[in-house]
Amino acid sequence: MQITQLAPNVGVEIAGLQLAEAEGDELEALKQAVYTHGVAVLRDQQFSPEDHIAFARRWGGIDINNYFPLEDEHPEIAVVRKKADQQTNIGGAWHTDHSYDQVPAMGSILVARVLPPSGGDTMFAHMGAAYDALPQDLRDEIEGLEAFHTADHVYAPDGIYAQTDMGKELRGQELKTGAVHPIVIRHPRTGRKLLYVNYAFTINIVGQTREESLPLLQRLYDAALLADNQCRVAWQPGTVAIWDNRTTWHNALNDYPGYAREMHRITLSGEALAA
Ligand SMILES: O=C(O)CCC(=O)C(=O)O
Ligand SMILES: [Fe+2]
Repeated sequence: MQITQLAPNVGVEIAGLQLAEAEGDELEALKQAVYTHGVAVLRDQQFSPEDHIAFARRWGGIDINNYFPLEDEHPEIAVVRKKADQQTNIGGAWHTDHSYDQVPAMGSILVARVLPPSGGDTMFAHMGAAYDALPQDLRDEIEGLEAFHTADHVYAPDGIYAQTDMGKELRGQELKTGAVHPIVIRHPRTGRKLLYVNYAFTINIVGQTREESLPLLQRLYDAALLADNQCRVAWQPGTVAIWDNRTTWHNALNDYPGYAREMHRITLSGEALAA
């Protein structure tokens, strides 16, 4: 297996590996690459829904997403779909998945099933590189702070998606979520310090109101999105991407009006996070 970096601080492309057969030392090396670089892209995969599920089980546990539609015959698979006549996509703003859970998902395995003729790339940003690039005074300011995360404002009956043409596709509108995590976590496997707040799901710093929290959160978000810390994944038939939700943020670009795009996602279980 050959590993090539996609950008200086985030992302790798891995050649010479079929995920459907990956196990043992190869699977271990793949995991380390995902934990370290944040996202691994594999091309030309022969990867049926059954392969997808079996591979995710070999990796570790599967978390079922509470909101996205599930694949009819394989409820382990969430369907990330934008129909040709829809305006809104899923995940079209910088975020990390499931940070609103007390034990957030480790990451995701996303498989391209239907692609537009062009566009529909996914951006990733590395939160270890983002933390490293923070000025010292900002690092000092967030030392020891925690933040509250929820998904309720996104998925509730009067939430962000409900006001769009994606609203009817989603499940779980009645669920209530909420979790407190350190603003800076250590990656459970690599030990690297990571910035763990995000636009979509972080509401406030613990002990401060949303209004009081926003200036500092906004400074962190701006600092996190340095161009050097981002990479862009262009999908092709047979492309699979595996990302780490602790190490990265992602953003699904919505630049293919009039075309359908459909991805299959399995969410991998994570572990408790600590400073
Ligand atoms: O469709 C994509 O590229 C990613 C969508 C997303 O945010 C997700 O599947 O978590
Ligand atoms: Fe996402």
